[in-house]
Amino acid sequence: MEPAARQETGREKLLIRALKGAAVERPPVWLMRQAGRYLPEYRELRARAGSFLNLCYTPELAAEVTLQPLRRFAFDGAILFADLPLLADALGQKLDYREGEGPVLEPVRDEAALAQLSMARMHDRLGPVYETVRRLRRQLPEEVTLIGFAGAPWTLATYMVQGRGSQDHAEAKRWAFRDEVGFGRLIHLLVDATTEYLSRQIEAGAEAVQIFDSWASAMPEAGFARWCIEPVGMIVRRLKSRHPHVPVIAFPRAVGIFYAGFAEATGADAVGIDSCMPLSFAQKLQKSCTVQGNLDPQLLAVGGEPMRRESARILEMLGRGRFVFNLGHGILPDTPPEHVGALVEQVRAWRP
Ligand code: 1CP
Repeated sequence: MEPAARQETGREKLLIRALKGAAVERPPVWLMRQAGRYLPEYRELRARAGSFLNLCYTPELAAEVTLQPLRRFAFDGAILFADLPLLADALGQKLDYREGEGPVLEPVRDEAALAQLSMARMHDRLGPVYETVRRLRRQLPEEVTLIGFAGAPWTLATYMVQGRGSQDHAEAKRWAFRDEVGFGRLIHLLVDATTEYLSRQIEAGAEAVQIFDSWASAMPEAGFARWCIEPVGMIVRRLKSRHPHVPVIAFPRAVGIFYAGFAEATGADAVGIDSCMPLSFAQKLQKSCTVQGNLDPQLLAVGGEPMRRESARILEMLGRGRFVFNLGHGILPDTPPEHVGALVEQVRAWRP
């Protein structure tokens, strides 16, 4: 059984209540990539860790990086510090990080390469990540919710097939279009592995989980149904049967009108929306799930009155429904930390 996400008062934490759709005293706030390069203390620790993988796989360091933003800002949530391609690494695909380049993997593009991947040793490799979660549950302030995460099968597959981040995800799309059965085997492996990965995070102490489908918008309608909705839905249903009280946030980024019906189809408690979604459309989504988003990260980088004005508009439009304040995508590395402080104060001071 997972430890209950309760404060000593016996009441569920604010972020958990908002994700489950309860009426709350104010909207909770956390930000994607709230740990990371915009913080000088992160850059310092990152340099000391040597490699980025060493940072992710050393529980003491990964927990410290997760906690760094919480020491500066009164976030309601803390997201586990790890990275999306770690699961591919744990399945046996060679992963490396080169300076300024992001993840680089030995591409998996056919059944022979796929046959080399296995879940047999994944939990051994990911053991340090689960240990980071356990440490965080001991170290986090009582009112802060610990969020675990994983990539969605489609988004992780784009990295595994391409071998790196790309603009068009051409190799993954072509495999999916050309050979549904073969590509389906990769996706099914990722559904199984992601379910186990998130379950272990929950058992170690994660109180909510987010599934990042950052590249969901690369797929046309039928592909979105087959490779995004279906696998994410399978993961959510399996997690719900094991951990019915743990909220699941799904973030199929920038899918526009495909957001309609997504929460019902997948069973997610909450959906993350990008900055381009009209707030009037987001209001309609709030009738069936919690909406999380969607300040443009560039506005956070700009700060001042433009940021304040747009944040106020988001709060006025969405703050009285099921809502968690966040960005539309992650914090940019050149964002001044003071802007984050000002934003968190503004959101926390607002009342429905
Ligand atoms: O040089 C460095 O220090 C590495 C930069 C970095 C960081 C800080 C990477 C490489 N990953 C991370 C941390 C990270 N990644 C977190 C930690 C917690 C937090 O949010 O505070 C999380 C949740 C992720 C998830 C992640 N990694 C996603 C999904 C979210 C998104 O941004 O869309 C994706 C797509 C990745 C891949 C990745 N890892 C790192 C980079 C630079 C990238 C993107 C590469 C690309 O553009 O394709």
